[in-house]
Amino acid sequence: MEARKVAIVMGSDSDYPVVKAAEETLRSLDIPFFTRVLSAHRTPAAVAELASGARDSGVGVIIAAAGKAAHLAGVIAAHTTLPVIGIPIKSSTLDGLDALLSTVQMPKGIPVATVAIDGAENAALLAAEILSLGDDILTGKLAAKRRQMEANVLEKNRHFKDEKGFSGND
Ligand code: RP5
Repeated sequence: MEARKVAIVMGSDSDYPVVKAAEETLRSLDIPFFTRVLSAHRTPAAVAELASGARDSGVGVIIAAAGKAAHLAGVIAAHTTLPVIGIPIKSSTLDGLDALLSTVQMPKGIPVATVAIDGAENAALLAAEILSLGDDILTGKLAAKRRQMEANVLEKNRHFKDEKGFSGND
């Protein structure tokens, strides 16, 4: 069976500077994806069509990014039983708190897994972790990414010690 892909939906093309980090992360893991600009309030019929047909078109996880009164992820989740990950986008007002609360505070029955404000990379990693169930190759790639991250931090720790000596007073 062909690998399941990730559908990324953003409420506006103005969300793309944040959302592209999700694309980069999926690309780095060789996960197939497509990205669409569709709005829950400006194009409600198109959002419903995409979400309700997603499972049959080979999608495994949907990432939905939106700002302000961010109901996109919740509306998508209403039309599918696929896992939906919401990215609250920081906009010019309220620093993204509006989008965070709109995305995370889903009433019971229709879940949305919400990442941090502008947390596009984590949205992609979470999607990858979901898709890695039953996929040993992807599981291995995720484990390698963790090891790389660990090595990077330990390297920074070594530099910090070499260049500055450890901070502290003992
Ligand atoms: C939301 O409103 C979008 O997701 C975007 O974050 C915000 C502003 O959209 P534009 O006015 O830039 O199209 O629907």
